[in-house]
Amino acid sequence: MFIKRKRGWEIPESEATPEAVFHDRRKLVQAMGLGVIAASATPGFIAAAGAATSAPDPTADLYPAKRNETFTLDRPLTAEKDATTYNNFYEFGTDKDIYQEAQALPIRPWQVKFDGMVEKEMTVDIDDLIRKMPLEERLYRHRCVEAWSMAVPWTGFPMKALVEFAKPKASAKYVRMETFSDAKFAPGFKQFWYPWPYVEGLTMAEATNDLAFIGTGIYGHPMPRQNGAPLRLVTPWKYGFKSIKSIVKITFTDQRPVSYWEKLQAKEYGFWANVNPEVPHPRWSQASERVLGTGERKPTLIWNGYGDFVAGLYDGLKSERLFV
Ligand SMILES: Nc1nc2c(c(=O)[nH]1)N[C@H]1C(S)=C(S)[C@@H](COP(=O)(O)O)O[C@H]1N2
Ligand SMILES: [Mo]
Repeated sequence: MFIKRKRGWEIPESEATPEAVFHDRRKLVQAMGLGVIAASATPGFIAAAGAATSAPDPTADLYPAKRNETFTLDRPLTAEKDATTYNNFYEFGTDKDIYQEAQALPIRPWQVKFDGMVEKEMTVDIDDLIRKMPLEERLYRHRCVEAWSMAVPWTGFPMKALVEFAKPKASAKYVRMETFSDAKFAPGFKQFWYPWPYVEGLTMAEATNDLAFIGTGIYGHPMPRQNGAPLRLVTPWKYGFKSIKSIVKITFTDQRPVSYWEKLQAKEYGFWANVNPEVPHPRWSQASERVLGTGERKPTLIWNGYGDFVAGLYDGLKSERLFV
């Protein structure tokens, strides 16, 4: 299958990188004294990862949260093991099996900074933030731009509640979100030709839509690191890359954010990235998807099946590249 052979949506390194940098990369990396991902194979790393995992989560008492029955599925839930061992999280590497590497990420203490066009900039401790938010469980489908999909129970809160908490000014038009960028914990940063840090953005209308969700957990317990602990976005009507993980900064702005993938390859990954089976990716069809775990192929639905919630957001925007 093409995704296995070609690693799907990732563009070849030779295209992502200025020629000279690409050819000299190995030399450069050696010169800088960076043993690429060698650390992940050492026993010391594994021991440290184990220790990080076993610390009790300070919000564990909030799980499982009550399910919001508004959001129903047309298919069985993906097995937890599949959703937590097949991940995209480029900070930890470009393969799908980064879940062990991700255990090195320290998720406490963790702070989230709110800045830009807000009444008052602030930095908030993650546990204070989570305890202020109305936690609930939602069953959502997830459709990666690579054409695999899953259906999982997220725990979290409506993004609208987060926006209200942040008190943006009326002049703000977009929300820009940023992932942690401490290279100490994540081997992916050594691939310096990627435009770190991971950035994503939504319009204010999208961010305050009922479907936009901030995830703090999955399968009835706090979020595993590989799925974006301690705080990630969940926008199920958009391709999965919009759902930014491990957020440290939320900026309100009147400038449309340029995301990580848009910076890397704007022709293939745009700002809107809404799911549409009729608009192929430049290198593959989006007509159907491979269901994680079972391998079943299912037809992909426009807006990933969430048109009732979100189609109206785009009424005046027909000239935009809404589906790339
Ligand atoms: N910071 C960060 N967020 C990210 C990514 C990433 O590489 N880094 N990958 C994205 C992609 S492509 C997908 S499909 C989803 C995968 O989420 P999951 O691993 O929980 O299924 O996370 C998204 N969020
Ligand atoms: Mo994805």
